Amino acid sequence: MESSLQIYLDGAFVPRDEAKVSVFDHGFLYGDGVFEGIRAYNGKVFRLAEHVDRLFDSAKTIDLEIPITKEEMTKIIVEVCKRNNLTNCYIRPIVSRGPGDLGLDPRKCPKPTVVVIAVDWGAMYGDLYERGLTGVCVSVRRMPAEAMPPNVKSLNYLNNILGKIEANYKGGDEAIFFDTNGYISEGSGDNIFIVKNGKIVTPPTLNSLDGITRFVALEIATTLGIDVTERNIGYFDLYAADEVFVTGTAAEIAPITTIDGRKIGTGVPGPITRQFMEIFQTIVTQEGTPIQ
Ligand code: PXG
Repeated sequence: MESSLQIYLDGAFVPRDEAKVSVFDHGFLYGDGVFEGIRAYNGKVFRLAEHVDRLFDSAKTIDLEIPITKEEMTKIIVEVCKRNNLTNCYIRPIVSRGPGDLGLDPRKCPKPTVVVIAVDWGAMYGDLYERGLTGVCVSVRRMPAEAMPPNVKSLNYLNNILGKIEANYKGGDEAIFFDTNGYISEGSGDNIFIVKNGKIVTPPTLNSLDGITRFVALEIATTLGIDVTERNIGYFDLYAADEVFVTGTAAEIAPITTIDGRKIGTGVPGPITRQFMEIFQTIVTQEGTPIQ
């Protein structure tokens, strides 16, 4: 990574080596904060307004007042890309509770920390988009909404990371989480879709993140006239699916061709998944908020 990379930190643009936050920051001490993961393609930031809205909604839910407006945040995100001459990149706005004392009471943190990082980034899974990912159903459950709503993109990703660790040990590319009711929830950093007999089924988003890429996939389905049902799904739907794919800003749209050792469909990326991947690439390179 370039040492000249400029990071936005609390009102200033600083070189990466100077972009440091306090060890008393509650983002570090308790995972108390929120973030977003955004991509820019072809010099345009994809679905920027949606990501900024979600960042502010996440913050509102944890009673964290972001010290800048949505308009300012939007401008900063674009500016970080611009200053670093980025055209295809991954952008990470982070707002933490800020420095306090060693107690967890957020009232001790008067000033939230605001950071925006952007780095050059291409496809996350390399040649796996052609071959398909190996999925593993993990034993760790997705955090229930009653405990911590998965819709909040919080700085505490340990639940997701525990699933990822399990998938890593079991030789998988991505973890598939069930919720505490026994229904399929999502991946560690992506939403999940199944295709059966030309129709699409995806879980509702009470116990998973309401993904922005998921929404794009739903738009693609509408454009293609493909029937989509949002309903609870279990092992049966997954193993008996013709195709399975995941959606996320980092993962984009990626086929899952093996789950727990079983082939999904014929074991290669299916026609509907391929069509969605292709249309997605067209959409992301065409629309977006211009950086320059
Ligand atoms: N579910 C979860 C739990 C996520 O964290 C998504 C779904 C997809 O949402 P979007 O809006 O991006 O379509 C996410 C977001 C990574 C990584 O490195 C991924 C996310 C966040 C942080 C890191 O894979 N994904």
